Amino acid sequence: MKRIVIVNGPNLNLLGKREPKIYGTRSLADLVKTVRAKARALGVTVSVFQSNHEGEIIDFLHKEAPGALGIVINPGALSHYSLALYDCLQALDVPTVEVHLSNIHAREEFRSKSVTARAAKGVITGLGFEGYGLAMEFLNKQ
Ligand code: CA2
Repeated sequence: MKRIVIVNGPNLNLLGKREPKIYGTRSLADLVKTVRAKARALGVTVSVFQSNHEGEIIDFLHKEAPGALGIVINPGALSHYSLALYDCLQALDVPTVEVHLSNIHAREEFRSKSVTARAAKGVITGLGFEGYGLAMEFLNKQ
């Protein structure tokens, strides 16, 4: 069956617990439910993962991404500096959409640069949970 890999990076486990004005009031568990509902609607399966550790995310991608339809990844702050994650996404050669809940271009200047986005087919930023669903729809059409 067609499978999409969904990864959330550091601190996204805090969703709904802190900074509701930026990230909303829904939790990571709510996000996972939304993503699973979208997967059912699209007729795909999902491998979902969150970690606060760069190496764990890279190990997960090495294991789960080969053979997948695509990757939806919100690398969190790793987006802004992780060349290791960029190298990983580039080496895997699996279509990737980078997603950010907030609009990274409307916040602090350091957030507007993403080093990992270079390895992605596209970036969805600022559309909240909806960005994940849109990314899944796009990957399902590839
Ligand atoms: O907007 C996004 O999705 C971000 O990837 C979130 C990252 C941030 O470093 C990026 O610049 C943009 C931070 C995730 C922190 O998540 C929290 C969620 C709730 C409460 C506190 C932090």
